[in-house]
Amino acid sequence: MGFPKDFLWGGAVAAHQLEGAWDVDGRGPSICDVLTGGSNDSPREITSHVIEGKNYPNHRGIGYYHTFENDNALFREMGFKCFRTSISWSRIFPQGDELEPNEEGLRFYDRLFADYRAKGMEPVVTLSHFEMPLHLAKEGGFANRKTIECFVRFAATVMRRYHDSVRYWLTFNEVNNQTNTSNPIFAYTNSGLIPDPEMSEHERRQRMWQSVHNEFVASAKVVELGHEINPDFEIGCMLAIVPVYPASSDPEDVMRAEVVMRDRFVFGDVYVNGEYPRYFLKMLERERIHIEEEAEDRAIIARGTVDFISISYYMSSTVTADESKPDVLQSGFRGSVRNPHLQTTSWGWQIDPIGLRYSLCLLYERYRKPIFIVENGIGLYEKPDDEGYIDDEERIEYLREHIAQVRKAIDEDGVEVMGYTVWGCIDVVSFGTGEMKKRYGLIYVDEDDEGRGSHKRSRKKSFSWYRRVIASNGEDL
Ligand code: BGP
Repeated sequence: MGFPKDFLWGGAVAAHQLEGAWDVDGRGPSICDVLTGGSNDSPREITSHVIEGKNYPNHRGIGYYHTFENDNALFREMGFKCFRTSISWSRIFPQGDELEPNEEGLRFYDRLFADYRAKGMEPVVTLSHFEMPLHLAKEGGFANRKTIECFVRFAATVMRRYHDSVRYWLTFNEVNNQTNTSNPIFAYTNSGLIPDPEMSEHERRQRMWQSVHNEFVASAKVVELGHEINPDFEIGCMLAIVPVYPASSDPEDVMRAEVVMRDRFVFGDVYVNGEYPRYFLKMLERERIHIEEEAEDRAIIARGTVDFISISYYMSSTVTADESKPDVLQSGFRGSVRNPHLQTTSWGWQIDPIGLRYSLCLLYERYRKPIFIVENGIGLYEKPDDEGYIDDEERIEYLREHIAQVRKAIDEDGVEVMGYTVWGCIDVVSFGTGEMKKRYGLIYVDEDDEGRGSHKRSRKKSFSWYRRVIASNGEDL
């Protein structure tokens, strides 16, 4: 009973939120270098940032590019069994469409992955965590079929190079977030689609689903190729899981929740089953969305199915079919309303540990594949006390309750869970807000939104708590 012996405890980050060194050693600009820092910005605002190339705070991240050895020593001190990060695509292919990689970029990850190994941490690597080279986005992102080839070349290059140092690979981070209609930022970060304020809703959805198809093909090609490069590779998809509850027992609400969930599930359905589900084909037909495909595409998708599913989990959402009521929270699905049973974080994210167990059950019953929780955590405003210490009991509480639910899913529901990595185990630049003040870390980084500070790292209260959790394999929560 309890967590399996080889359970992968650890932490997770993404290259663009912590590495900094955005223009060092031949790296090219990537889509996240020109984010707006306001996840609710309008398409027009996003577009002008992209076109003008405005800077975003992740240009400096937390300087991990130069400090990783010391930072990794802190992760080892917590007893991490694994560490999830991503490869910055534009370090390897600065423009994205070159034929030859940038050797200096590859050398950085040689050193980084060797350091994880030396410190006893299994690297878990996301190939694309909102990091497409900006040049490719300007050429249409994944709506342009050429991007498939560029992504596959990038993936093949790094999978060959690190074939004996990395075993766990994830294709696209939170690939299903782009269906979130209220927020254009995800179509940009997931697929490199620069918002076009003149586009009609139909054109927007047409372009998004075309890109999604191209990403399915790209991902399947990478899974197949990865297994040829090293049959021991474990290659997974990465889905943002936000379970959607009906606001009441009114069957209209129940059906609305089911329909909203489909937009999220279609990704898992294709990655795992290797085919388009019938409800998806019906939706395309109904909305007159036409996907350009090549003859081989469906066969490629059928062959390149994933070995496991990885997920991020932060919150649940609740929807009503009564369109006069919606009160949209950050999760922003059509018809979202507040759930009166749940508290929210300062950023309006509904805290729901049982929702994690519920999601694990749902996913496992649907897919029968092992699940890796590669993101879970809470963003908080934090300030050290006079001794420079951070008592983050609130974070401990959040993590404790979520991990307890994971344990129940394993013990009582029989779900196969491979591992758990706390999101932003060291404070990093927030993806959604571009700020340092939305902190997730178990390690504090003395840096403000403008990058000022000593950059010193210090252990928060949650640091020693998580060390105990890992040392006891989840018994001592
Ligand atoms: C996920 C992303 C991460 C991360 C996290 C927290 O969507 O995969 O990159 O940042 O959410 O989000 P935020 O930083 O906006 O609070």
